[in-house]
Amino acid sequence: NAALGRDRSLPTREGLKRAFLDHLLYTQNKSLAIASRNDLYQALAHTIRDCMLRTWFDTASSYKAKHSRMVAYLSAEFLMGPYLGNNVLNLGLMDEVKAAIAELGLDFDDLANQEEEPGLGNGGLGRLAACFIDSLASLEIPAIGYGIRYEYGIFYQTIIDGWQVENTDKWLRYGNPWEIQHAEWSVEIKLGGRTETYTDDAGKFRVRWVPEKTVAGVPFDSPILGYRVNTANTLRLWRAEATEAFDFPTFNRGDYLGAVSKKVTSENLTKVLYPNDESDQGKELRLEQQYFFVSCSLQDMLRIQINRGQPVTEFHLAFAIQLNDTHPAIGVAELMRLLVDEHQIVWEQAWDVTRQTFAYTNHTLLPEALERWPLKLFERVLPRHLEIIYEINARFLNEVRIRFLGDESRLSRLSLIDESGERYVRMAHLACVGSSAINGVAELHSELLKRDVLADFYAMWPEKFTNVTNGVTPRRWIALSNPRQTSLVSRAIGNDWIKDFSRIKELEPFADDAGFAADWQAIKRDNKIELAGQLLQRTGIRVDPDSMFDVQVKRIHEYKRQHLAVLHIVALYHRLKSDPNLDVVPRTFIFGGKAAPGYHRAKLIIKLITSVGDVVNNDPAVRDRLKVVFLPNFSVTRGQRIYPAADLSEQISLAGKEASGTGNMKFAMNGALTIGTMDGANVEIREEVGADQFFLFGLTAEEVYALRARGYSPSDYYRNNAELHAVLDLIRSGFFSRGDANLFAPLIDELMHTDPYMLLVDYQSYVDCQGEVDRTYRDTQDWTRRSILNAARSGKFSSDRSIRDYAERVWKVGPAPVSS
Ligand code: 26V
Repeated sequence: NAALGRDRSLPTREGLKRAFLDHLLYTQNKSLAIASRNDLYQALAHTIRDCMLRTWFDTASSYKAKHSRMVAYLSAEFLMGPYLGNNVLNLGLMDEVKAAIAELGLDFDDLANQEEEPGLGNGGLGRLAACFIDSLASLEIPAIGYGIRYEYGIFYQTIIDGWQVENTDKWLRYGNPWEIQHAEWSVEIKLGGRTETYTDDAGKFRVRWVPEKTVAGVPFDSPILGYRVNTANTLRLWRAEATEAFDFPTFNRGDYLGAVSKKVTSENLTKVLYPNDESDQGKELRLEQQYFFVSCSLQDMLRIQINRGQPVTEFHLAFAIQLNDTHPAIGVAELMRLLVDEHQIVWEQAWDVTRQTFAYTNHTLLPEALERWPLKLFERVLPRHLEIIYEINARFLNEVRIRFLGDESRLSRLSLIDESGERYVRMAHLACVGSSAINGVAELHSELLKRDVLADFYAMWPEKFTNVTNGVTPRRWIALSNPRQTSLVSRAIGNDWIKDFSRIKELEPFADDAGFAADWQAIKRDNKIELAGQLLQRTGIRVDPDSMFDVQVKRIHEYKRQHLAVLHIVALYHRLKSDPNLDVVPRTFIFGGKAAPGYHRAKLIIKLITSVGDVVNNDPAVRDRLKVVFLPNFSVTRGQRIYPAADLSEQISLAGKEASGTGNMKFAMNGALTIGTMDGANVEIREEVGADQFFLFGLTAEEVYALRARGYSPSDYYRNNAELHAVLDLIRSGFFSRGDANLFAPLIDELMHTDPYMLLVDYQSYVDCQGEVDRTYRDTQDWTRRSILNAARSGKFSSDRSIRDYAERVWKVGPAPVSS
């Protein structure tokens, strides 16, 4: 033990080396001489995990002893990114660990790159959950993240012949050193079947659920260590397994194999993450996944409450549950079922407890993304919950009747059941009725929710509504991913900004410091050189680190308008072809992002990007002044390389469509200037960093509504704008598709006939604005100054600020530091 330092929790450099070699032998059973890179990674991961276990254990004990009110963050997705680097950073051991590994003749980054990231999320919503869980721990707020341990996360994307091809994500292939399975806290989950009434011992009339099948939920825990604090919260992800008596009737008939095959079916529940980030209506397995993890989590919380010797009627004092979108909204009905059916609490009291427990965050304004379940399907999977929802609805609609007497249309608009055609259960309505707080994720988004999507609920309960603007963790998104900028900033203003990101504003005076600016610029260049290496390795395309890196990385979706950026590229190309000596700033356009596998239009946008790239990148007339690169498999890991290397951040969604965006914040913190619309959090970014640091274009949300109301005719724009006309014709002609005039026809025809995301309206404004970007970039010193100011004014966009907002306004919880 002496060799390990005080113990494995606080190792010295020698202790780290010793623990590493021990794990190599005792965990991987290898020697340095024969170990694979994966063996070395596993040994290092176990060494670092050991450093966290004491804190993790102490945190749990402290919460238990103090009966701290806990935040339970319920999310179907946690897009955590690789753990190793982040854990070393938060332990404050980066320099020591790097040195220890180097003394063994190994390279830390090389080993860290072996980690397969747990891609248990689609995009913004899942990554937000991961940033929030980091901030909760760093702010020492008692919290637990509950979700699903998908065996296959978001698919692995490759590009073949310019098209997206999906491959399975076998992230658990080599085991996961960051989790501990707790079979002893397994719970049982019912599904399907019917309900029946009975009279209990006290002669009371009750309902019970007779399920068709049951599955077991087994928790897998990972420690979530705060940055440089003695708090390690828990991320608890549930895996579905067959119950002990998996299928007795079949088994007893002697059909052992038949019974075991049923076991396989139960385990399908948590097999795969649904890869659609906006809508996936009516998939039975998806509803089962949602119910499964929510019921597991609520039963777990009730177990903890009872274990602490506290009454279930005080559940809301012990837990504040945040619903990350409507995916866990079934929790409202499930908590009612648990309290009323299983703990025999009277309805009115159970309802008070439930409403005081839940709060709901909405993440989208797109109508197609609002979850609703066909009533028939819902009844088949959750018969008891449907009865409970009817009861909640009946009581709620009575409340509406008293408030708005005679207003029949309001009743049908507010009802938890959509009865306008085929009947549906409306999950957002269940979430609103069952919650004490409702929030959007950026100022504009929260305003539009009140005015539009949730207007009737706002009329009922204005006091429930609030805004909490999203944020991202400066630990992963600066300190870990951009070490060069991190040390430069810390040399200038000390390192408190990593904990208290509002202090990044102390950087502002350095915008006019020539020496600092030169260093800032050199760092950006080094980051670009590194990314250029990755781009070459992964795509074979060579790019110039001295060109402007113009980046758009996010899920591919029509509303995000990646194809608007393509129209601009084609316009530039067209200009260069007509005037080969035209003076343009050399630019590298970098795209990355996944398309939902069934979203053909999005997949065609990827094909368009790669096709335009093939032509532009290889046309000698362009003389390398334009390059277009599609980096495959955009992920947290890839993002960590990309944001630090960007000069320009593309945030060009149609105003009123992007709820917030969080990539926009990561770019800004890393010094990229934004070109964007007045959408989502862009509005607040522009307000904070100043109009000089934000290239604004396009309609406002108001203007979008007004134009739509007037009647929008895209063909007018096509006819009246010669360059736009030429650009669309060129793509439509087959010029970028080896003469195949059919390939991009669906995309171009849509733009010319309906253009639901108004690309043609915003086209000229966007291209003009890009001209302004071009002119600004020519003055390197001025650009660098703006880049520094931009980063210095991004303090609002730390997820620590978001979490403080939730803690004060929604959860009413404070820090509960764990003594060491
Ligand atoms: C919907 C569905 C439908 C079924 C299949 C799986 C699935 C997964 C996610 C979603 C909801 C998508 C909503 C979403 O991701 N919203 C994004 O949330 C970010 C964090 O608040 C925000 O920054 C983005 O603007 C918003 O699009």
